[in-house]
Amino acid sequence: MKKTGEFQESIHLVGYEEKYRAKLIKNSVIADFGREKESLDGYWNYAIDQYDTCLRQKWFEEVYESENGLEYPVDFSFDTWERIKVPSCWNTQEERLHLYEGTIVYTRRFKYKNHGEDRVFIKFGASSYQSIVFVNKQFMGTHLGGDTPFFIEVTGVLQKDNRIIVAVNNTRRRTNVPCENTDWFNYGGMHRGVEILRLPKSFIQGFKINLQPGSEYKKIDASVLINGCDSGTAKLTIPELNIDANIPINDGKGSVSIEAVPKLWDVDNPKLYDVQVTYENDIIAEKIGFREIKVSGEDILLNGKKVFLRGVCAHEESVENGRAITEDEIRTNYKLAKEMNCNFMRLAHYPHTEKAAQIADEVGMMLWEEIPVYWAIEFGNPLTYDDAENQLLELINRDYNRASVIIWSVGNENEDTDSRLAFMSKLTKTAKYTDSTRLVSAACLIDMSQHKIMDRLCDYVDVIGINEYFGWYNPDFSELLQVFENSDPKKPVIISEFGACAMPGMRGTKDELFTEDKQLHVFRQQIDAFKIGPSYLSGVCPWIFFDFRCPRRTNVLQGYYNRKGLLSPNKKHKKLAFYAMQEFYREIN
Ligand code: GCB
Repeated sequence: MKKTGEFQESIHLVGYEEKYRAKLIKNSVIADFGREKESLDGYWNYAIDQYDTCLRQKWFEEVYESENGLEYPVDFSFDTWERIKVPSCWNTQEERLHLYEGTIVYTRRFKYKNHGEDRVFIKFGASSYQSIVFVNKQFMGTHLGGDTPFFIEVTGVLQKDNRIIVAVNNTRRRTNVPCENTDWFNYGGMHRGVEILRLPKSFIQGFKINLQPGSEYKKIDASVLINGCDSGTAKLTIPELNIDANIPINDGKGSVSIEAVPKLWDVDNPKLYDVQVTYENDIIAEKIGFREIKVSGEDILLNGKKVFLRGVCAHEESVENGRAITEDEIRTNYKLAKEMNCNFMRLAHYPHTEKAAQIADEVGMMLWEEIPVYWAIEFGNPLTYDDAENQLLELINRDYNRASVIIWSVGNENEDTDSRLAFMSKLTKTAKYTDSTRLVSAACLIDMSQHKIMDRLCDYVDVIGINEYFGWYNPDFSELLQVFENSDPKKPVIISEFGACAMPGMRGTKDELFTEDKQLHVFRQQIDAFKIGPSYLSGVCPWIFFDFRCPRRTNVLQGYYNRKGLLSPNKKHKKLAFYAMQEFYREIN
C-alpha cells in the first residue's frame, strides 16, 4: 500500500535515473549516405527542468485524467512551452541559458504516414551529454556522450500524430567522458540535426571500404553489415573504376576484395569516387577517396610518401553558434587553414560533426579525430570505460569511409597511472581492431624532471602526440631542446599542442604576456626548434586556430576565453603568429 497519495509518489523517489540508465543506446550507427531523410529540425517546445521533474513524475506518460474522468493538475504544458531551435546549443539561444547546466526537456509533434517502409528510425546527430528519449509515451532509451550520433528504432511506435520528448542533460559529472573539468565550454542541447529514416525490412546498417593495406594500391576491400537478414547478396558499384561486384552475405555480414587501381586521394588532389551499395531494394551512395596511411620507422607515409603534418588544432566552436557550427563555418575554417599552408587539422578534443570530415574529404585536409578522454577521467570505473569505448566505436563507424581521417586519438594529457594505462591501452586495441587501416594516437606526457618523452601509453600508439608549452607555461624555452635530445621514441612524434596566449590586436614587447608580440616570440622559438628538430618529428599542431570560450580563464584579458588562438574568436583578425606559421609551413612544403 502506498503511504502517500499518488501525486506525492515522485517526491520520495531517489535513484530515479537508474531505470533510464538501464537501457543505453549503444553503437547504433546506421550508414545513411545518400538516403532520403526527413528532418525534424526547427523549433521545438522546451522547458528548463532543473530538478528532473519530467523524469521523476513521468511527464512523458501524459496522464491528464483519473480513471473516473476527473482532471489532474500537471506541471507541464508541452505545446505551449517556449520554443528553441534544433539544432543549436541552448547556451547561444538565450541569455538565461548561457551558463545553464542541467536538464532541458525538448518536445515536438510530427505527423507520420506509412509510405510502404517496413522500418522507421530516428537519427540524432548529437545531443549533449545525456539524452533520454520518449516517443508516444514510451521510453525508448538513453544515450551518453555529447558528440556522436545515435539511432532509435520506432517501427510500430509511430502513429498518425506523434510526440517526441528528449530530456537532455549536460551536467558535468566525475564519471562522464569528458569528466567534470575541461579547458573548454560546456555546451548543452540538441546541437546536431534530428532526422527520420524509412527503411526496408533488411537494410544496409554498415558499409566500410578502403584500399587494402599493403596491396600496392591495387586492391579495394569492402564489407557490409545487413540488419534484418542472414543471407543474400549485396552489390557494390563504382562506375568510374568499372567495379560492379557481388558481396555474398552470410549471418548478416559480407566482404569482398577487388582488384582496382584508383587514383589516390591526397591533400592537393582530393579525388573522390561515387560509390553505391545495394541490398535488395535498399541503396546507399557515398563519395569516397582511396589512400593509404601508415607508419614506417619514425616516418608517417601517405600513399607511400613521407609526409610532414603541417597542422593546426581546432575546437568546434563559433561565437554565434557555439558547438553547432554551420557548413559555411567549417568551410571557412578549412579555407583559413589552407591559407596558413596546413595539410592537417587536429579536431580537438571530442568528435566534431560528421560534416567536418565530409568537407575535409572534398577540400583536401588530413584529420586527427579524437574522443574526450581528457585529463582526470575516472579510469578505474568500468561504466566510464564503456562510455568512452562506445563514443570511440560510434565515431569510427560514422567516419570510417572518410579518406581525410588518418588518425584516431584515444585521449589527451592523462596521468600515467596503472588504471589509466589499462583503460587507454584497451581503447587503442579497440580502435585497431575496429579499423586496422588508420593510425592510433594520443596526446602523451613528457617527464618534466628528466626532460624526456616518457609515458607508458607510447608503447600502444602508432604515433605519439606531445603537448608542450615551452616559452609559456614552462617559460625556459631551452628545455624543449633537451626533450628533443633526450627522447628516443622510435616512432613518429607529432607536437600535438604548443602555443601562447595573445589578446587579438594587443601589441607590446616580446616580454609582455598576452601581447601578440609575446605570442609571436614563443612561436618563433618553437619554429626555430622544429627546423632543426629530431628525425622523429613528423608534424606540429599549434594550439589553437582561434580563441575559444573557456570558463576557467577569468583573467580580465582572457574574458572567459582561451586566448591561444592564431585567430580572434570571430576568425576575422589574424594574429602575428598566424603569419609566422604560414611562412614556416610555406618553407617546408
Ligand atoms: C592543454 C590542453 C588544452 C588546453 C591547453 C591550454 O594542454 O590539452 O585542452 O586548452 O593546454 O591552453 O592550456
